[in-house]
Amino acid sequence: MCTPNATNDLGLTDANSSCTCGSHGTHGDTVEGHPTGHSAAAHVEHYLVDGMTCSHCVSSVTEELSALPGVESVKVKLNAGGTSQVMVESSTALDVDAVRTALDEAGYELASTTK
Ligand SMILES: [Cu+2]
Repeated sequence: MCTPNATNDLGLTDANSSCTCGSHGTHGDTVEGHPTGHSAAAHVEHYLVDGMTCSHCVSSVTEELSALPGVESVKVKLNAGGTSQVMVESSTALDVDAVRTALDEAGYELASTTK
């Protein structure tokens, strides 16, 4: 004559296991102290690059140049089939040879630097 409250238990367990938002909450605390990350770039260089023809070229160049040490941002003004302008902001002065090599690896040619 006892009431089966096992059904009640099952219901509670079920509701508990379907709640997955607990794991989502821990996602927020990945705050790493970035040292001087957002400071204004100390150096801005402009380069002229030959051989870029489309936005894919732009992203290749951007990727290669961004990989150089000290580079904070890369902006490309695409001139398809002609000479494109590339602006690089960096925390340290860039070695032109390193830039030339990076562009070469991406498949493009450093036409000249402008200052
Ligand atoms: Cu392209």
